[in-house]
Amino acid sequence: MASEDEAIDEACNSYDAVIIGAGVSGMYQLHRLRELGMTALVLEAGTGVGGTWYWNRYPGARFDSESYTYGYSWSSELLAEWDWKERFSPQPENLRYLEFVADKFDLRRDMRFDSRVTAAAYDEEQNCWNVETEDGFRVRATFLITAIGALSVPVLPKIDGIDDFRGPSFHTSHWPKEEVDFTGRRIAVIGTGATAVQLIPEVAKTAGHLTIFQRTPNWCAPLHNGPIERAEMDDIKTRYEEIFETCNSTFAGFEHVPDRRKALEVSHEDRWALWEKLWAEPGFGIWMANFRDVLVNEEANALMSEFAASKIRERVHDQAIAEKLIPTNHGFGTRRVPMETNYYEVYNQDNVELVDLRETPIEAVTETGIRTSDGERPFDLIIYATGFDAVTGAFERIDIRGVDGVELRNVWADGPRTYLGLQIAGFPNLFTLVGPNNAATFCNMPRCIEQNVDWVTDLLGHLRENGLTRAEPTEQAMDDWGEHVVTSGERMLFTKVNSWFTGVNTNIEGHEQRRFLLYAAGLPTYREKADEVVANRYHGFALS
Ligand code: NA7
Repeated sequence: MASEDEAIDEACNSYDAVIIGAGVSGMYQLHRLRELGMTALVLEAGTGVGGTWYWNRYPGARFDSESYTYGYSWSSELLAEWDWKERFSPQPENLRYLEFVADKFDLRRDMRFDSRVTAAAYDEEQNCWNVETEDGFRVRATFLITAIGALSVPVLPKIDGIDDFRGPSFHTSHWPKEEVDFTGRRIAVIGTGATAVQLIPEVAKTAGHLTIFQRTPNWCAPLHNGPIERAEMDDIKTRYEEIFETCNSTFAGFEHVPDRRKALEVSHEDRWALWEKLWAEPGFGIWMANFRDVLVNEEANALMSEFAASKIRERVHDQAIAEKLIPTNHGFGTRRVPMETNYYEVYNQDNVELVDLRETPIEAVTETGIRTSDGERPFDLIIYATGFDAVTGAFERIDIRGVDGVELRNVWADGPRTYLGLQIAGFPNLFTLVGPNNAATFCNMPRCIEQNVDWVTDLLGHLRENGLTRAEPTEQAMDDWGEHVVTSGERMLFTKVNSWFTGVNTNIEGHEQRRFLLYAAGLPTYREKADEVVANRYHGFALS
């Protein structure tokens, strides 16, 4: 019988790469490695593929990206076969799409589900990564690729008594697979971010009573979802090349192209005309296709915020409630803009109450409800739409050790340091798709994911062609990248505001201060920099 160590050695030889995560990035990475002729195993915590679209099953969950800009672009067959039915496709359909892709490319064959990775350690002598899952499964591979997502670690609020509640309660990202019936029930939703803003109108339809606990209002914008009819889908299929080309040319990978004018250079009438037009159009145009100074100039931003506030006042009947829903501590678009469908109208319903936690903070969750400073409210169900330990959270939950057992958690204690958001000095052969300081953190995800995966695959192909087996960036390359990340990001107003964009999470100790988690120079600049590295013979990397 083989000893445990021998078994591990055998396993080591059987995989060139281990990929953590079977979401949009892990699935594509597996496909690309197979094309290279490499062997790979995907370890996935869930019981199926889909990542974000596997976990986030709450009612109302859907793309805020135009569906046809979100799908994979790399298979013309897939593009021809799949029909998107809604402009902003809902979660069940998105999961079906990813399952369809998994079937079509036979991806599950190299996936192990129910496998939450807990540790990964680099063995210098063998040039191998030892990877371990929660259930004790161990595997070794030359390359370790994390495809663990930027928003995959749900966080519950730090509230006294949170475990005392006797009724059902859950985080939106741990929504039960069975349908949850709201009919006639007293329901609490804590949080008013992009998730809550999708969820709340759905709950409000049938809840007996819905109470929304808001700590910080956000600037929401209308989604304007609708069906994609046959003729339009057929037309989209003829234009895919052009659509993806446009997406790849814009800052965040959407088809919304910014207006070349500045808000401060045009007349009041022209400003409002563009804003009215964008407000009435589907999707992120109001955020991404706005005047080019709105997200970088405080004066321009204040005017845009005034416009958005006027829209809230028009839609909410009770003006005292409208004022509570208008953000006062940050300008339009400086936090993630939640896209809404009848969100503001919910506050006109008799069965809905808004609790402003700035006036009456939560004191505790009790056995039967929630107590704020003005009293206790009973509930049958509490829903936490309280967000995620963004970008670095999923890394911190794996014990990742590089050369000499150095812990990634310690290396990133004062904020992440990477090269291209894809590699880290001291952690050879570890590739971090959608990692911190990578364009994919602020992007129409698949557009940046495909760039990440293609780039990593090209590097692995380059190593193979040249008989090399080890890639690691230099400290200098990381320092230079860090400086580029900060200097290019500073001009953006969102870097001056607390949100998950800036790594602030009051529910997590040590995450009270802003950190540079994102890459805010945009996809085209990122792509150019990443391509330059290749053109300069992988400048900044030690390949051996
Ligand atoms: P977000 O955008 O991080 O929103 C979380 C919400 O939960 C936000 O309104 C928070 O208020 C609120 N929150 C968090 N902790 C508390 C406590 N302790 N008490 C009261 N309220 C709290 O997460 P989402 O899931 O909505 O969206 C995440 C991303 O997923 C989104 O950007 C999309 O890209 C998809 P705060 O603003 O911190 O005062």
